[in-house]
Amino acid sequence: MPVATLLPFTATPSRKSVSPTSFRLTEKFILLLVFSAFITLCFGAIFFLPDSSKLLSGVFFRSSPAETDPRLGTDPDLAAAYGATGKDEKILVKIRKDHEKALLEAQHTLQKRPDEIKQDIRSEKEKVVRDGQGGNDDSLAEIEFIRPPGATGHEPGDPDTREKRAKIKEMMQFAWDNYKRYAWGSNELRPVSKQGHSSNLFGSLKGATIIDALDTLYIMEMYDEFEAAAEWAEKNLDFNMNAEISVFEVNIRFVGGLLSAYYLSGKEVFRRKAIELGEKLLPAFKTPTGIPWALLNLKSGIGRNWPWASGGSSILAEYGTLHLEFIHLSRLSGKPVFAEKVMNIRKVLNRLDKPQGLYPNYLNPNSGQWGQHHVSVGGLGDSFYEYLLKAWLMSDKKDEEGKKLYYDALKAIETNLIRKSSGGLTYIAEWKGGLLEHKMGHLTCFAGGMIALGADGAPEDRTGHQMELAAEITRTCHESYTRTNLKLGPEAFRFDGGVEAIATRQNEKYFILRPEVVETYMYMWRFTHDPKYREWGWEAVQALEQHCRVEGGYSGVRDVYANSPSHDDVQQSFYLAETLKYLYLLFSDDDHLPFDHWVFNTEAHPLPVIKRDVVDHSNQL
Ligand code: DMJ
Repeated sequence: MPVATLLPFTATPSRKSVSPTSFRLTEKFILLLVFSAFITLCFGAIFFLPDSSKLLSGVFFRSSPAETDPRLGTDPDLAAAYGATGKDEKILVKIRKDHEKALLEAQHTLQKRPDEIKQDIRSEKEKVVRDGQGGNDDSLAEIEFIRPPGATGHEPGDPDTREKRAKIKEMMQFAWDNYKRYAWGSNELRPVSKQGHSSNLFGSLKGATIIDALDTLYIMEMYDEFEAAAEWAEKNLDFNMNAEISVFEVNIRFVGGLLSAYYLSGKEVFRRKAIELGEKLLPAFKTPTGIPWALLNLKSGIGRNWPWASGGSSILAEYGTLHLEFIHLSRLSGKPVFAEKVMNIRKVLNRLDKPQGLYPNYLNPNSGQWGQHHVSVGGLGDSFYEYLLKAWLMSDKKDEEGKKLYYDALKAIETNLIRKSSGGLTYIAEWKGGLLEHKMGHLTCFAGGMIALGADGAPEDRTGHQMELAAEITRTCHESYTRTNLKLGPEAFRFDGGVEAIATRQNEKYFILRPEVVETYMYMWRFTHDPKYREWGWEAVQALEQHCRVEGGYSGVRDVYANSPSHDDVQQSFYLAETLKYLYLLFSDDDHLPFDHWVFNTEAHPLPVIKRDVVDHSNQL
């Protein structure tokens, strides 16, 4: 509202003629109020304008889907502030409210003494730091860096193992060199067309391969490459952009990658960037239940869920795979807010009834109720179970709740989903509202490693049983590889219609350089030292070399049952983060990243176990 229209209602006409310097106290006060209201309006307009594109498109053009999104109704202030409804009326109400609030604040401030005002400013600053919303380096306390044991390894004594390990390092060098040559700074490499590839999982964030590969470079002692990657991160890794990203993917690859790089190298830049990015992710939790959105715009802080997810639900494997990284963010920043967010997710889940003790893949973040009753230990569910177990292990076995949740969930999985085929292959089926789909995904194959990792802490009578189960699942996954022409596993394989461990649908026959099977070999090797796991790992290396290595890097293939490979032209960032790292560790000694000191996040980024004798700032465990 212009100042002129305010004046007649606020200024009291005086009969005396007065000079501008001789106003009475009331008049001074009124003028000050008017002036402060004007300033508030100007500032309001400045902050409002950058987001006015949505308002304009709502008023002058057709509404975008975001503007008509019902989830914005959950927070009218937020919706109005971002012009997301596109309605003038709401925006005016918001401006009027802000204006009235500003007037009241101005009046209040005028009545305060200068020392009181100074104290207010100080408290506000402290609050920002406490709430973890600061996002600047000033709020980061210095911490002492202590590298956990086993960050680097040594040459294996046995020449054959040494040679194989060296070969895997050469594969990493090849993958990295090609990425550097043809796609430096892009998210991923297209190894056939020799150019950069951008996945929409990361919005316009850049350098997914660089951040995902950092720790692999470090543990393989490729220090020049590590330094180049660190320099890129320092200069170019930027989160201040108008980008809609997947909270899960950015967390496991970018936050996880940065945290590991910090814990391995001690380079402060990684701690700083991890916390900065973690803070950028916090608005995703702004839902009625605190269950985060799947997608988040880093600039506006507006979140939403995948349009395909059952009735606007969040996904179990996504909101359930933040725990490890967020606990470490609290520890490294001294800000409890990260740990609080993930502990709240547990609280919400604890309150819900679980059908047959199982966790459905879909949960509505508004109502806090399950969506469709689909259960999977593969896609949409997988790493939720992994993080329950690893939360307990990473807490140096203090997080008893995580432990109980994991073993209870595993029991329900065993009862309801694990089956044996007539040919004697144990598999983990999917559950759709009580009916079993006899299909197992490549993603599900991580479960062999997870069950082996958890076998040790299982209730007494189940330790041996769980190692056996882990071994059986590993064998099934190996079979899914050997039963193909290219000796690489399909995306999903079935146990029905007369087949076992074979993909029957064309759209399930691809292989995209995924790590889960070799990940499980690595865990099984560490726990049993049965040579077959190294043999199986070496079979995978040979198949990768023969069918996935192309002139410009490594590519996925479209059909593992074809006689010769048809390449998909993507070198996934997880190939460097996970597949090659797990293969390298499979041929390394056990004291390289030993399990009693390190826990791998779901993207294979090692995070240190928080030892009982170490003071931690997360206030949680
Ligand atoms: C990785 O990004 C992670 O392992 C995730 O948990 C599931 N899928 C991919 C690799 O297949």
